[in-house]
Amino acid sequence: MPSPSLHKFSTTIEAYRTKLADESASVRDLKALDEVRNQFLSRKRGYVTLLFEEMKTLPAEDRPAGGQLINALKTEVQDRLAALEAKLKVPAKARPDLDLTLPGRRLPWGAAHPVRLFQQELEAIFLEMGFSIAEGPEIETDYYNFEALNFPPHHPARDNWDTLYINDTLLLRTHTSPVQIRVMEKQKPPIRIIIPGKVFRRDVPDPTHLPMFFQLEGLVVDEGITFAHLKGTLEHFLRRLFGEKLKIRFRPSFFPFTEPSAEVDIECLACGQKDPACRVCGGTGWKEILGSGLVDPQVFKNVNIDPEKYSGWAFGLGIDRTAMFAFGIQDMRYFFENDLRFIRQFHLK
Ligand code: 2U9
Repeated sequence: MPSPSLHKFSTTIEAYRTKLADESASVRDLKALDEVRNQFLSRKRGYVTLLFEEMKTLPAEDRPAGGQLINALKTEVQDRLAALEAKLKVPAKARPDLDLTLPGRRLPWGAAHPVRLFQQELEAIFLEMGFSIAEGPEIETDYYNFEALNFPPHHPARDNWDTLYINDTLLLRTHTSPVQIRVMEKQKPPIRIIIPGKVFRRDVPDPTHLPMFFQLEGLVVDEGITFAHLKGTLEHFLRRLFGEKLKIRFRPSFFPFTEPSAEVDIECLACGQKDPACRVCGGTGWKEILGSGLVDPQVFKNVNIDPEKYSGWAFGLGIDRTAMFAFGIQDMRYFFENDLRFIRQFHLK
C-alpha cells in the first residue's frame, strides 16, 4: 500500500499525464511542439522540474518511489514529443492522411456589377482619347455642389436638382460636377478629365428613377477650346459606343454652369426610328442621352481661371440610364435588387 502522501503525489503525476495527452493532440507544427516541450521540460519552470521540487516535501521513505514516478513521466514526455516531431518533419506528400491530388474547394467568385462593367466601357473610350479619371467626395458642401457652379442661393434652377440635405451646409452631391470645381481649384489648364461616380437625388424609386444613381461627367479646359471640340468629341464617343453609323442630334438647352448648352439625342436603337408606339423613345425615334455645354465664364471666375484666356466644355450622362438603353433593360430597379439571375446575364464576355 502506498502511503497517503505518495498516493496524492501519484494523482498529481496522473493529471500531468492527461495534460500531456491534451496538449500534444492540438500540436500542428514545430513551433507548437516547442511550446509543449518548454511547458513540461524547461529546466527552470517546467512541470518536471516543479515536480522534483514538490518531491522534496514527501517523507524520506517515499522519495525514491516519487522520483521513479517523475522519471517515468519525463520519459513519456520525451518519447511522445520525439514521435510528434518525427511526424511533423515528414513532408506533406508522404503523409497518408493528406491527399494532395484531391481537387480544391471551389470558392464562389464575385464579379463586377453590370453598371460597373458599362462604366468601364465608357471610361475606356475617354482614356483612349487622353482623358484622366478624377474622383471626389460623395458628401459635399452647398458651395461645391451649387454655388461654385453658378447656382446662387434660392435660385429656382436648384428645384431641378432634388437634393438630400444633411444640414444647412452639407448635402449628398446631386451630380459629380463638384469634382470638376475641386480639380480646377488645384490644377492649371490644360485639363482633360472624366468623373464617374455615385450621385443622389430625393426621388421615389420607379422604373426610371432611383435616389442613388451613377453619373459620368467630363471637362476639357484649354486655350482655344470651342463648341466644335465638344461636338467632335461627343460624336466620336457616342459612335465608339453605339456604332459608326449612329444618328446624333444636338438640341439647345439650359444649365446654370454652361453657356451655350446642348442636349444630345441619338437614334432609338430599340425601334430603329420606326415604331410610333415604341416604349423606349415614345415614338419620337430619338433618345436623349447626355447634356453638355461650354463652361460658363462665371464658373471659371469662381475657380480663378481667366475666362479671357481659357475656355472649356463639359458634359454629363447617367451611367445606369445609358446602360438600360444599351442593354434593353426596362426597369432601373433591376440593377440594385441583387437577383443573380439578372446580374449574371452581363458576364458573358
Ligand atoms: C463644371 C462645368 C460644367 C456638366 C454637365 C450636364 C450638362 C448634364 C445631366 C445628364 C443626365 C446629369 O445624369 S444626368 O441627370 N448632366 O446635362 N452636365 S453639362 O457640366 C459642368 C460640370 C462642371 C465645372
